Amino acid sequence: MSEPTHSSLGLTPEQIAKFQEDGFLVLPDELDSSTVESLLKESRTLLEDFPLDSHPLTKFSTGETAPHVGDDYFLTSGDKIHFFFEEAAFSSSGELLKPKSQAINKIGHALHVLSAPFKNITLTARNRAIAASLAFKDPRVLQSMVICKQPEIGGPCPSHMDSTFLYTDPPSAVGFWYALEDATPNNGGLGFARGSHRRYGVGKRFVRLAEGGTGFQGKDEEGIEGEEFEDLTVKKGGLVLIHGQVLHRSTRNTSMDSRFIYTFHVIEGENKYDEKNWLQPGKEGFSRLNDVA
Ligand SMILES: O=C(O)CCC(=O)C(=O)O
Repeated sequence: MSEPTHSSLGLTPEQIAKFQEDGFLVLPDELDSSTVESLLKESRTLLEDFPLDSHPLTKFSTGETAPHVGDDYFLTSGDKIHFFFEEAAFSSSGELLKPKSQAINKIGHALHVLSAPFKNITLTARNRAIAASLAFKDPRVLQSMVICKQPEIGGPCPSHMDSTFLYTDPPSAVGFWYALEDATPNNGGLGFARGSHRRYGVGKRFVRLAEGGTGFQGKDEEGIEGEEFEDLTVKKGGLVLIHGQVLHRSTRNTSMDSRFIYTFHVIEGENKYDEKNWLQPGKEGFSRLNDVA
């Protein structure tokens, strides 16, 4: 495994200022091509190897057309490697229309613990230094995933802020999002409402419901619905840092190209982690970036 091509120091003052202004920051060429290849190879192996017969066929639904995913397979995935299907991978009668390796929307949520190639690019001195640049005192990695955006059927990810899902008091989530393939407006790339983290608080929360499952509580602040998005092109190997309150989304992928990305999220360990969040720490707790040598 090669080291990231950048120095293992943190962000420059200009990069920090841009992140604070825009709510996101693109760092091209963060991973070299052999590292990207090894991560793609690991992703493909995971997709080929998971058993279909014992899988509950959980789909990753974002709550637009079906209730948000919230079954046990999802709720217990925080310390495991689980596989969530694309909604469009099934016929109306529930039959799988694609080979399983081309039918998965995302793999999550403990790749940074259980998969050596992903752990090796997550728990790094570089990422510890990036987090320190963003004023984290005790950065903890709490979830990680590969989002596949499969050709033709890759589902959209509607506009959201990550602190809705990973709430701390005060809010502190930051996403680290790595393109493993070129992510463009054509294959479901990322789009941002630039500066929106400065315009809105965390009005809506995604929580475990008392009656079981998951759901949204509260309401987005006024104006959020009318925000406009700029679509980015991020070349493979690029890293995008995402402020926990910036609105972002990705579109459906109807192209013939997949769009594999790897993302993990960090929260401030000194802030109160909310017990209503869907994702709760296992007995090991969340991974401390400060423990990285
Ligand atoms: O990559 C995507 O499609 C969306 C990722 C995202 O919104 C997130 O990780 O918060």
